[in-house]
Amino acid sequence: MDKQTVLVTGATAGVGAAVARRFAARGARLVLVARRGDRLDALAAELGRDDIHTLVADVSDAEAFAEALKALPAPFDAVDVLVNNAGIGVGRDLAQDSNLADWSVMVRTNIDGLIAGTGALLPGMVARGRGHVINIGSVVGEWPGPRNAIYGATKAFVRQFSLCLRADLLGTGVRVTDVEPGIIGATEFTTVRFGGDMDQVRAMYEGMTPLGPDDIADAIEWAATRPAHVNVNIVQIMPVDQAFAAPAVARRGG
Ligand code: NDP
Ligand code: 8X3
Repeated sequence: MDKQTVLVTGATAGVGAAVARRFAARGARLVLVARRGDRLDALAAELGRDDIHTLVADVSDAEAFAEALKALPAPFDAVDVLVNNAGIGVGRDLAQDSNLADWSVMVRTNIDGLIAGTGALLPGMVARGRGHVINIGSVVGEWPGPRNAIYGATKAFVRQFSLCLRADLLGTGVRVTDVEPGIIGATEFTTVRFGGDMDQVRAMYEGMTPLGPDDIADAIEWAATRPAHVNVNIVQIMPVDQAFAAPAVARRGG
């Protein structure tokens, strides 16, 4: 097959940067997307290739992001693998103590941004008869729990959107995968989520071994490199030190 073009959102940190490194090592042409242009430039320089296009974009501005993708120059416009990785969690409060502004950032980034990227690039994939949309969900999209009402709901959206896309794309040759990580360390996600409160970040990882960003990049690369007739629907990965909790019970009175 010709050289593949892989577009990764959220390439300036964590999972996205690890995905960029893995596909660069495979010789793919890359489109790297995030808001911090200096970090994109640094990654492109590190990868040391002349077939990388960087796109400074805020995916939560869905219309502008979609327009920017439609204006990608050739040959970067013919995206074979779209990794919808950019995502954010804001706050870890109970829903009743949260605020609409934080909720809105998660919805606009994790849902609006993800569907904008997909909608912009899907028609080209269908026209070419090949392509792969890889969405990054989360275990909390399946497993409910406290302090995740909006973030978890955005990731439940990612799962159902991915599965319904598959139904629509049946017969087109275009593949869709939802990769659902559990707790990952060594990314900026938890630091962003706790507003830079490093005591809370340390408490999150204390006494357990989280996944690393490359564990998820590995799964993404694996899904993307199956034979063309194979569609990996969902990959759910947790650290060994994470599992599910039993339904909670409030015991009232004496
Ligand atoms: P990081 O915070 O390390 O990286 C997030 C990336 O997304 C950064 O490159 C950031 O770049 C980019 N980004 C955030 N908001 C926007 C935006 N509005 N527009 C463009 N780019 C944006 O997170 P992870 O690598 O840990 O997370 C990657 C994905 O994995 C996310 O979808 C997350 O929800 C999911 N996930 C993470 C888990 C974890 O424990 N870390 C667990 C399960 C799922 P920049 O700031 O330069 O724009
Ligand atoms: C994030 C998972 O457990 O940090 O997708 O909320 S968790």
